[in-house]
Amino acid sequence: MLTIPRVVPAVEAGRALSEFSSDVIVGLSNPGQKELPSKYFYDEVGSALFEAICTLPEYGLGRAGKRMLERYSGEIMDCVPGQVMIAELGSGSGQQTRWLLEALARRQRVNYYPIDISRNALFRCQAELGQIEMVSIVGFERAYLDGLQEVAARRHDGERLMVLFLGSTIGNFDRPAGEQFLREVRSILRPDDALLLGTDLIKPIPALILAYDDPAGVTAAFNKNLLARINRELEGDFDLRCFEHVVRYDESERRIEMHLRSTVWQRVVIRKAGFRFYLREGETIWTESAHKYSSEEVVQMGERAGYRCVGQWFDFEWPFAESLFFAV
Ligand code: AVI
Repeated sequence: MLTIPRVVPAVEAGRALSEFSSDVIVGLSNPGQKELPSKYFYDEVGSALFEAICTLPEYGLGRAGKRMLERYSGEIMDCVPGQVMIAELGSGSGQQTRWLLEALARRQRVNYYPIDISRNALFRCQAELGQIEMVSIVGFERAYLDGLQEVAARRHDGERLMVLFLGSTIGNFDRPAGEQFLREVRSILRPDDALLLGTDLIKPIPALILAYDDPAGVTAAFNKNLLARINRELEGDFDLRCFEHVVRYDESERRIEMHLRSTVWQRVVIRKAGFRFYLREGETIWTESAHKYSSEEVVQMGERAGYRCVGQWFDFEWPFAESLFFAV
């Protein structure tokens, strides 16, 4: 049974909307490069589009994560002995987690705690994983670190907490922020708690560009939905036909960047935010970064953040790594 302990009361929903509104104002007021935070991609429409992206032949990342956990979950869980409880940061639909839960459920009853700001994602996760025998699910509709604090407080004596951060979501942070995030996760853990971290690895640029600029236009729709969401929730008047989806690879930063480029000079009004701004023809709004790593870099980043790496597994079809760390 899925329990979502935190119902979002009206006051809190209002607070979320005003945080969205102020993040939009700050990002679009930047005198240099205009930006919007990628965490706002995932409303109901954006989450469905992301699921569709994960099935695209060009987006090898989605299939690599699933393939690896299908193949290596048994080995991974053998490296994490004792009684284990599992928390997942940004569970999404939970599809790839199934293999890990099943592997663990072969030796114990499993308490699985998905943490996601999207209530929808938690329900999809329940639909996907709710039938696995020996597994009970308690979802937390919270920001990652807040949710993890609450999960850690439910730990029983002698139980080891294993945190899953899969799908290369860490790549959506800048490198220093990603490392800092791992450090903050570490501060909630005890020594020998585990972290399984998925990271997309550096690969030829044309394959990366296609993965984020698929010919069917699904990623373009995902990107533009951010403006559509502002229109829906904040009464914006973005004309989506006046934007194009742009994908670049920055070699020095080793990251994909997604932008929305204005095809005309335009004025945009966002009524609920009490905000208006202008875009020049050709000017872009930067909506997402997806950093790519080398396997050694992932180990070093983990070590600097307070972990030791106890195993790494690779997909060679779409270079991708699952790295298992223990907190030191
Ligand atoms: C969620 N995250 C890991 C995806 C990525 O590849 O960075 C989001 C995404 N953006 C465009 N396609 C997929």
